Amino acid sequence: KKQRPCLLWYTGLSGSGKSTVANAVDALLFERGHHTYLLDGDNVRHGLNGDLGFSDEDRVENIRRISEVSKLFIDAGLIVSTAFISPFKEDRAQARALLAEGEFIEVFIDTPIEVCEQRDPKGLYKKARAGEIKDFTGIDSAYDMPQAPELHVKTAEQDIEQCALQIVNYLAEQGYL
Ligand code: GGZ
Repeated sequence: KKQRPCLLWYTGLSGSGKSTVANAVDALLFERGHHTYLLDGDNVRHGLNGDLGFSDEDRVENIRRISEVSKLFIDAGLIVSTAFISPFKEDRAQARALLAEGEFIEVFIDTPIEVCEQRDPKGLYKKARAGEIKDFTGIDSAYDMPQAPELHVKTAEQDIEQCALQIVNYLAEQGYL
C-alpha cells in the first residue's frame, strides 16, 4: 500500500497515554494496510538501551539512539512511532533535524500531571512523591512542553479512539496515507 514514510514522535509525561494512543493509531493504520513500527519502552529500554537509566545524561542518550534507529526504519519505508517521555526540547529538535522536511511529526500527549498522577498505573508517582524514586519527570526532573507540535492531543478530554482518529485523520489530510 502506498504511504509516505514518517515519524510520529509522541512526547508527554509518564502516564499521559503515549503508548496507549500510539498502539491505537498503529492498529488503525494496520487495518488500512499500512506498514508500521512502534518503538517504546518495552522494546527499546530493555534491549538496545538496557544500559541507560533516568539521569539527564542517560535520557539524552536514550533519545539520541531512538532518533537514529527511527531514521533507519524511515529509510526502510515504514510509518514509525516512538513513545518516550523525551522531556528535553533540544533532543526532540535534534531528532527532527535528522530527518527530511515533513518527515517528523511531533505529537504532544498533553495530559495534566494531576491526571497522570491520579491514573498512576504503575504506582510510580506515589513512589516518587515518597522519595523512593528520584529524578522523576514532572516531580524532580524537568519536562519541556512542546511549543509548536504538529499535533496536540488531550487524553483527559477525549477517549482513546477519538485521539487515535485525530492523528490518523491528520496523516490522511497531510498526504502520508
Ligand atoms: C520518568 C520513569 C522514571 C523516572 C522509571 N522518570 O509510565 P512508564 O514508567 O511506563 O513510563 C516511564 C518510563 C520513561 O522512560 P522513557 O524512556 O520514556 O523516558 S525518557 O524519554 O525521559 O528517557 C516510567 C518509567 O520509564 N520510569 N523511572 N525517573 N519515568
